[in-house]
Amino acid sequence: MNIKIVADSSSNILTFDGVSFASAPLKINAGDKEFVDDQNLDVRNMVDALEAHKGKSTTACPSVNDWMESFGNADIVYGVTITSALSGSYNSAQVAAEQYMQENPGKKVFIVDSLSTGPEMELIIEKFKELILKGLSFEEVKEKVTQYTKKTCLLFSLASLSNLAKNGRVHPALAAAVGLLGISVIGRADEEGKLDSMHKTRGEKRALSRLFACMNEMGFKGGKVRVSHCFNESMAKKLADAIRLIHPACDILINQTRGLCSFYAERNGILVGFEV
Ligand code: X90
Repeated sequence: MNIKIVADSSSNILTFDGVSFASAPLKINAGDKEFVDDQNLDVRNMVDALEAHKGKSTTACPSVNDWMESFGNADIVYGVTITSALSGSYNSAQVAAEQYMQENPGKKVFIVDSLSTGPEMELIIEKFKELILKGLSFEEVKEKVTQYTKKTCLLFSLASLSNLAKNGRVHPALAAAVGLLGISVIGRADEEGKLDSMHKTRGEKRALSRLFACMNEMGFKGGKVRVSHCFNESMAKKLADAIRLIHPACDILINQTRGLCSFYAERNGILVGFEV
């Protein structure tokens, strides 16, 4: 029985050890340039090019075909997507799943809507792996992962909401107040999978203490933490240090955002996925 995990590229995960894995790429378009969010993308070069680009830029979710390709020929596929409240990725993955099961009787696909993105998806991918390696059945994995998504959260600190606003994902009035005079916005993925702005702060120090305070208010007790940053490793490390002061054994991993999250989180943005 060959089992595979798939995720769209907003998870920031390209390869995953110990289990068969594939990423379905989103795309970023700016003028005549198209950036495919796969292993060949030079993220630094993309972020520089986007900042220099003055015209419109947009994103596109993986097509049904992209999802089909990610499934390969697996007997069982477990997938996770970016929030369906802000992207068509989940819908497109569901259509692919139906088609795949119709064309391959006996094969099974389960796709979960993360109602989030980035490092919260990373936690879900890790949970799939853990349950697969435990030898749980398809039905058990479905059930347990659905439960697990209720116990994971996403917080972010963003220094600009410009690309989110330009693409109609947040209100322009909110975006206008962020980025000026070092103002960052701290927010979360809410229960409906929408972006919820919670606080505006000035300076990295205050942003960090707000982030940690929000984690605690949301029920963080020292569970797993995954941090993704857009060229801001130092802030990610400071957050990890602050968490470890209270929870010395906390399992924390830090990575760099890939294309999609870099586009929307923008330079210096950080995303924090954690268990509650
Ligand atoms: O289908 C597409 O074109 C993709 C659209 C994605 C839009 C939102 C991406 C957000 C990326 C920014 C901060 C985290 C927000 C979390 C809200 C649920 C990361």
